[in-house]
Amino acid sequence: MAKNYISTAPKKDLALLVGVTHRNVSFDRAEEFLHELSALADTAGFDVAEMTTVSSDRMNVATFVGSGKVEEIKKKIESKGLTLVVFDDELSPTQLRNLEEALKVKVMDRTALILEIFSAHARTAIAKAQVELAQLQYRLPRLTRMWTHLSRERGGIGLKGAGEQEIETDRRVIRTRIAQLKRELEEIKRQAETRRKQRDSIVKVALVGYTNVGKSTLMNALSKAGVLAENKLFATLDATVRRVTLFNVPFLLSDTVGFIRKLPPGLVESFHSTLQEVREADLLLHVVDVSNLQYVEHIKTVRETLTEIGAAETPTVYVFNKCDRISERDLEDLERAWNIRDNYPAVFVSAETRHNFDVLRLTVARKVAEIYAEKYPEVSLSPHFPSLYETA
Ligand SMILES: Nc1nc2c(ncn2[C@@H]2O[C@H](COP(=O)(O)OP(=O)(O)OP(=O)(O)O)[C@@H](O)[C@H]2O)c(=O)[nH]1
Ligand SMILES: [Mg+2]
Repeated sequence: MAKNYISTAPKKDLALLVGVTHRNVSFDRAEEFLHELSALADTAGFDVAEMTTVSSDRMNVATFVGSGKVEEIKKKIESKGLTLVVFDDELSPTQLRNLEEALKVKVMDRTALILEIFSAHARTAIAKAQVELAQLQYRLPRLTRMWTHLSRERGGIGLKGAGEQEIETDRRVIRTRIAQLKRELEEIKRQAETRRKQRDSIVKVALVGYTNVGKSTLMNALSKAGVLAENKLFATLDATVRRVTLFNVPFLLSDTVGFIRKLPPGLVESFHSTLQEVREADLLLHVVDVSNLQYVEHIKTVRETLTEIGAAETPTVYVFNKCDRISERDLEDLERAWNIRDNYPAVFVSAETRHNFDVLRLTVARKVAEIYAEKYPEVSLSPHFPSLYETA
């Protein structure tokens, strides 16, 4: 008898990505933005079938993109059997609803996509609570649409566009849950603060940087912590803290959630507890992926986010990572350019090949020893810096 080969695995959504070009965004940059959106969509588990851009000059308040573009997208959906459209910008609740009505498929914006990834990657109770809070805050003003979906799923076609009363009930349930989550997170924050106070006179170092630059890989390499490192955006959502000793200099090293361009504002707020590690750090290791063409842009985004959370003044060491992925010539140019341009120390490494790891270890240990001398003069250190680098 012939076997039945029909797959029972859930089908992946086939997505069309829509980027937005502004008058002052070059074609190359727009391409890079789409590339990043595609990495996000991939991480969220969608199949990217096609990408397109629209110019911000042709915007429409009701549907975000102009009516010509809506028609074009509709044709693509029909001819390729697409099931999802993802926009790189945030859509208003009305735009989202109008687009779904016009296109007859699921529509998502960048914020929803990032929230989806965060939700899938949240592992601990605190990360789960933080993501749920951000998701509910995102959903609250979009409830009409949600409810319509819910009632359709329940099979009652007549229920489409549920009554104000039912929506109001849903709103109340969500608001109550938001208040409860906020209380839970406050409590967690209080406990974490008590723990932090107990580990006072030890220097705290935090790895920060754009998502997927290699923070967790460096954490593992420096501390043998066994932290999840993956070629996925936002693999890490929780701050992991490890005690590390380099050249007899002890400190706490934390690995934190990655930053990204246009990080949903609600997320930064709900990740307060996780970002507290960054805020309280005495030294930041700002990790940069030099193999990414957008790395200068990424540095800017990270600096802006640091300013937003009040950590802009913290002493910083730039760790230019993934140097194995660029040519020696580019590396030399980069080293030269960076050393002229910035006051912060910079180290050029590869977490993969361990290129320049001795220099990284020594730079960090020396910096940490300096901070001890300033901040905790009562702690007596006996560092063993190798004489080879004494003049470095
Ligand atoms: N070629 C190369 N790949 C690297 C290097 N460092 C890290 N990677 C790879 O880059 C990917 C991302 O690394 P992670 O350590 O997870 O990055 P992260 O910054 O912690 O990312 P998120 O937690 O997702 O924000 C992984 O596939 C690593 O193996 C490096 O120096 N060279
Ligand atoms: Mg990570």
